[in-house]
Amino acid sequence: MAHIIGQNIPNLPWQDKPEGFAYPVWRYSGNPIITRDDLFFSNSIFNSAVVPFGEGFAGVFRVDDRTRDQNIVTGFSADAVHWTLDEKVIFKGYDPRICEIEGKYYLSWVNLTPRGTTIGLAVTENFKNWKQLEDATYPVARNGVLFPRRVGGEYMMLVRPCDRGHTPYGDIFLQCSKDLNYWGKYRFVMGPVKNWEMTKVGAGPTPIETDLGWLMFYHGVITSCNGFTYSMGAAILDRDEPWKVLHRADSFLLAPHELYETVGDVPNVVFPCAALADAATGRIAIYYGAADTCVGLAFTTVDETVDYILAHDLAITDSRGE
Ligand code: BMA
Repeated sequence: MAHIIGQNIPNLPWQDKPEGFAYPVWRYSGNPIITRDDLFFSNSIFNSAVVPFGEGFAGVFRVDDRTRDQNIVTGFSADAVHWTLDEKVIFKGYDPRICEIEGKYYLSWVNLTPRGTTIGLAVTENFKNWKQLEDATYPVARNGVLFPRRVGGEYMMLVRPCDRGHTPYGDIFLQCSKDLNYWGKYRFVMGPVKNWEMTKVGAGPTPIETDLGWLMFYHGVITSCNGFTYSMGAAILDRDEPWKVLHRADSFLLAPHELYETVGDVPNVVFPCAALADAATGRIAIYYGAADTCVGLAFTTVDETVDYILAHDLAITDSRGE
């Protein structure tokens, strides 16, 4: 039995696992929860992130518009399934994550600069007024994911250095900061090991703290003659030194399978960006972009996922990509 260390979310969206379903992560039957047409002028709405906010939930959503500019907007929901998005663009860029730390909400996203993508950082208390902070990296980097609390007194961020294209540089690193302004203590976390993730890996949702360690969902990419396929994997990182991988599943937990994941602007993409975790029940709701077109919702529990990771564990030397 593993336990989530964190808040209770009694209104977490939930559906029981379908009878006879063999795997640890199952999809919401009403997927996709956000479609490409949910905003005027949107081409697609996909890799997006949500958090509990007030009595309900708030989120940051990637909206590629009909000029194919990449924008981030906010949205609100009472049940974390039905969302009302705001047309107003808060930042340009893509793949937003949102993380509550000490009562403030931090947005990290792929910020567009003339020299390539960096990790932008901004903070809000109300999802209306945002204060942009210094970028957390130099170009070129993507998939910047904050931890929800300081570890050893320092803020921590997972990040994937990359080049201006899609490959190479496919490893997850970690960086630390005392003030969210200056970053350092760069640590290698893990690189691709198995075929399903062989091209690159990148952090996904805010890591979930458990008594066994930080549960990290991430995406892994395989290249086939038809292009990239993005799937979701999971690993457990040391609670005090989260650059150390304690356990890691050798196989994906969710991969493109349904039509809305296999058909779209970029076919065969499952790209997790957020997870709501209820400490009381161990339930987890995962939000992921599907086929770079819409947003899907999937469910698991901390026990289902941890049991799967432990039953399919890679050797630690493997998981460091060495
Ligand atoms: C990645 C990012 C994601 C996207 C994925 C698949 O490099 O750009 O936004 O979902 O490619 O196209």
